[in-house]
Amino acid sequence: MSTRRKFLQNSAISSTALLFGKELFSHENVFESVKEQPVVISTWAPNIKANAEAWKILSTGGRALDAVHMGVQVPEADPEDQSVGYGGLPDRDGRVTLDACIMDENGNCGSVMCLEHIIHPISVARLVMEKTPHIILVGEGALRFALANGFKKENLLTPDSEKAWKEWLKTSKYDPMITPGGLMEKNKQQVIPGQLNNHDTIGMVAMDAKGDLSGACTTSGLAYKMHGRVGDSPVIGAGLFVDNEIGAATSTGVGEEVIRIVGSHLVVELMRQGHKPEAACKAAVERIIKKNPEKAKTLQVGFIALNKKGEFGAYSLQKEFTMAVRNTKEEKVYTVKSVF
Ligand code: SD4
Repeated sequence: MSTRRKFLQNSAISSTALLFGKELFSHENVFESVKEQPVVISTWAPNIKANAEAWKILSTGGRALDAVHMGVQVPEADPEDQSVGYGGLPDRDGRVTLDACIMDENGNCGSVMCLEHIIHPISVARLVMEKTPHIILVGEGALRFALANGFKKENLLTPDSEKAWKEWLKTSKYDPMITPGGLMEKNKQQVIPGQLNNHDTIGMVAMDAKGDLSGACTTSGLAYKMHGRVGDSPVIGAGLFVDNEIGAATSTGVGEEVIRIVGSHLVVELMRQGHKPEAACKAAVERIIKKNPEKAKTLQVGFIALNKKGEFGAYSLQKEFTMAVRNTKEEKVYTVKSVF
């Protein structure tokens, strides 16, 4: 299996020197690899751990679909991650409601929205894809389907997340300003009541050794949202899109803005038109700004993308967005360039 590196000047990805006490990378670069090489990329630095799980499958010749499925289960099960799965910050009624979707190399996809009590919504989404004639199940119906298929009903509200919600209730201020860098890169003290600093949603896309692409996205959505609110993450085309001929993309940030431009589909279509992944992500971010320049200054949205050659890229509205990458050459976190 051969690989080659291509260092591109003026890349929109800049380096972050140290993560978890480990030197992760030192160059400004875009890694370009031949398509046979497995690669996995994820939104947000802490998801380097999710990539490692996905890598166990990719590095042993497994399917990208299985890799992203297993990879995103890592933050779903992590109570420290207050944006995904168990330990996710609840809605304004104190209910942890989860959104997830998955898409494979054949265009098959599955999604669950506003699912409660199930620690791995991504697994339910995969089952919707594989065992039903449908693509989306929501709320009570999704829960019933999960329970009928052997999933266990659990309390996902951890004491920390309950405490944060109770603090928030004192003001109940819902202001869609979110911190640009994501909760997991700060510490938990950064949960500021009234501020929606909850956005470490994992979007993961991967290419396996055969050159097939798949993706998964899972989140507890924006903290203290209205009960029933669904963001971009489980919406195929918005939070995730895979086209095995072209590439795959996924998003994070304020989902409403991503849905308005059907963001991940847009990124893939821009790659189809010849844009490199990074340029495609940048153009999608610029589309958000064009629609509402003033509002865009107050929001965070980030896209990551992978093309069929194994090239990857990302772009965000605000600074501090990060992307975790794993392939045979590197296990790194990139700080993504931004418009603002
Ligand atoms: C949502 N896009 O529910 C998700 C939130 C997110 O990082 O990505 N947070 O709108």
